[in-house]
Amino acid sequence: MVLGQIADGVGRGIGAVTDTLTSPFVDPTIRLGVTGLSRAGKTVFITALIANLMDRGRMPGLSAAARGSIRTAFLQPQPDDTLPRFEYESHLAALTGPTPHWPDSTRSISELRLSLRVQPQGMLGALSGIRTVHLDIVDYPGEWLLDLALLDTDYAAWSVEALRRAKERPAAAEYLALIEGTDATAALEEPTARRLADAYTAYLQAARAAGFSDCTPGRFLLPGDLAGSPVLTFAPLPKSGSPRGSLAREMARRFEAYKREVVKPFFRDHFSRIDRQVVLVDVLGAIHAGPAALEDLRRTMADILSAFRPGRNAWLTSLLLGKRVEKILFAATKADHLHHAQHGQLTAIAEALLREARDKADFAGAKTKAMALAALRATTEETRAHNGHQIDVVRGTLLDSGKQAAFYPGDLPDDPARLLAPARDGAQGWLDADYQVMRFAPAPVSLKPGEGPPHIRLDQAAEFLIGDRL
Ligand SMILES: Nc1nc2c(ncn2[C@@H]2O[C@H](COP(=O)(O)OP(=O)(O)OP(=O)(O)O)[C@@H](O)[C@H]2O)c(=O)[nH]1
Ligand SMILES: [Mg+2]
Repeated sequence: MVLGQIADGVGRGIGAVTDTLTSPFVDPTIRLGVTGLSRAGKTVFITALIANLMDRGRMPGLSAAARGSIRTAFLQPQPDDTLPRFEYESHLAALTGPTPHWPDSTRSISELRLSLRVQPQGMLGALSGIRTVHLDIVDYPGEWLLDLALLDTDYAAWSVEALRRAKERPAAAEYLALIEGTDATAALEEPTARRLADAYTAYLQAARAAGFSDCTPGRFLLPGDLAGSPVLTFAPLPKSGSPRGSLAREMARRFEAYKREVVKPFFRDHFSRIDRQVVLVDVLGAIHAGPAALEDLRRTMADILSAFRPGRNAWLTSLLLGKRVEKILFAATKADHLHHAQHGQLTAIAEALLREARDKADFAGAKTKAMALAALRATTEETRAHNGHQIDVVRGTLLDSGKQAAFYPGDLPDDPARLLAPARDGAQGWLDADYQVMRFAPAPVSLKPGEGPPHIRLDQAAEFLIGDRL
């Protein structure tokens, strides 16, 4: 029986090589995308997730960890040779070293492979023995997802929209003044193009720092090795005639080049391969920045999530060939700024933001969930007497002064509409309350063997994202 022999041979072969080789035949791989706008908490999330998957003492909410079926977890060389490696060791050393500090901002895409040795459950599991599941984690800026919308537009339409947004933001004054004095129909001069692109980038950076979310094109904030290249040397101009060789005509050409050479390759090479996705969002930061920032976040998150909607873009749909992301977790980060008594309210706001995106069109059966978490818990909780009543506060070390402080960020409403509605209506400030954010330094930790760094609900996030595959 030739067939039987081959089958047997394959079976033995697998038994012999699983320990050393990565075979797609036996080792399932989960490709987990982690995204969010800049400073949303991506690097801290990935670092803490890996550390807590390697040492699972604080992961009771991950059922495979709780029942002991994850035997070991170890880092391996990643499968993609051309992607930068996520610098896990240095980020972890920053967070948990003798003088804990937050890791530096990361400006590009990176990847890491964590392999888990898992004992499957049930009869079948006992028979099949321990298997390896590879978790390929890909960290990429959420700003890059926003660029998907550019594929549906041309330079003229994009300019109108970008300038409309700019006019609503104080940080754009200088750029708007610059284009006032620029003749878009004049012959292209590279220094002019450069000046415009630099001024536009400076505005985007200032807008981001002021709490605005939609600061596209994505590569302007995060240029990586494209900095200074012609694909990034364009900026929006008011509508005008654009004769051959003019500034406006060349800007339009570069805009198309940006779509072709920058946006499409990202979606083709990286986005299209993702199985599970987590979108991190600094909801508290936006609330603190005020109604305009929250409204901007709401719109931006709807745009970011729309990238996961099948049919959203014809080119992307044909690229995906029916493949879709199976699970999307939408997580409000830095929940350790709040006492747990207020976590429900934070989750409700995240849910409201997700629901709105989902209502427009569902994600074709992809499972979605919203939650509030802290990848690295930097505070402890306390209840204090204040003006005759008790308030729930968090305590931590302030990043700026290094002093200990107890902190109450303000009352989050039970009904998210109490924040989202005035934000949508263009309110100038919050009526009922003032929301504060303090920046805490990571707390020094002394970890017991088998324990990862402290977190809030990272185990539940992992259970949702990968629990079914372990
Ligand atoms: N208290 C607290 N702060 C956090 C947590 N996660 C992130 N932060 C804060 O948010 C900042 C940004 O976190 P990162 O993980 O670097 O965010 P990122 O999304 O990777 O940012 P970029 O690389 O700049 O895009 C950190 O420097 C911390 O100040 C958390 O779990 N708790
Ligand atoms: Mg980062």
